[in-house]
Amino acid sequence: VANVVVFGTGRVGKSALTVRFLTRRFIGEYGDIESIFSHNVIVDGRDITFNIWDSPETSLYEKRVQWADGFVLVYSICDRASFNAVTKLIQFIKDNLGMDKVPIVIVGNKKDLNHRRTILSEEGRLLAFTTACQFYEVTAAENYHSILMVFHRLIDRILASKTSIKRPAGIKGIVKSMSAVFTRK
Ligand SMILES: Nc1nc2c(ncn2[C@@H]2O[C@H](COP(=O)(O)OP(=O)(O)OP(=O)(O)O)[C@@H](O)[C@H]2O)c(=O)[nH]1
Ligand SMILES: [Mg+2]
Repeated sequence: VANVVVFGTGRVGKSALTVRFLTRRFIGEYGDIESIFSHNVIVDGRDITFNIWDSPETSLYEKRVQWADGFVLVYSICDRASFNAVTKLIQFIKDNLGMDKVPIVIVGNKKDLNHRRTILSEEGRLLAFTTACQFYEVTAAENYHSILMVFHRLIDRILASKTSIKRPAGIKGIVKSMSAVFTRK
């Protein structure tokens, strides 16, 4: 199971992206969907359940950060404020989880509106590079494949982070049981 939260400011395409991934379709208008969707996919032969929390709300940030295993942070390439918000969100998530390595994919959406672009691809790429996140530019309106890539890349990161968290715990467990052996009299 992987819990995924889709964050971003209003109207950047969070619901469009989520619905595209789940149904392969683009509807156009999504209203105020507030939902946790469940979706099964097979990745590397493993059956993974995605729980995706999509919401127009900017509240409940802490709660959703604690719930999530990974994040899709969406901005619109035509909306500077939405890009700045993603920059802040990354810091917020890392501070909240107290970790530097968090599975995060930054998504610049509405690539089809290239004539209205105000955020260069390089800016997105640089942000991802400096924060150790993944980065994609996509268009939920016109393309399914790149959105599939976003979620697959995220699941890779989530699975990798889960195994890397387990390892130190395992070592600690061994140290504990060893010291239990040596202190026994
Ligand atoms: N041109 C274009 N329009 C898009 C794209 N993705 C979403 N939209 C449009 O942008 C608007 C907002 O999309 P939503 O998916 O509702 O955005 P949201 O982030 O879920 O919005 P809230 O839930 O209100 O915060 C809708 O009119 C969509 O049709 C895209 O890739 N290209
Ligand atoms: Mg929405």
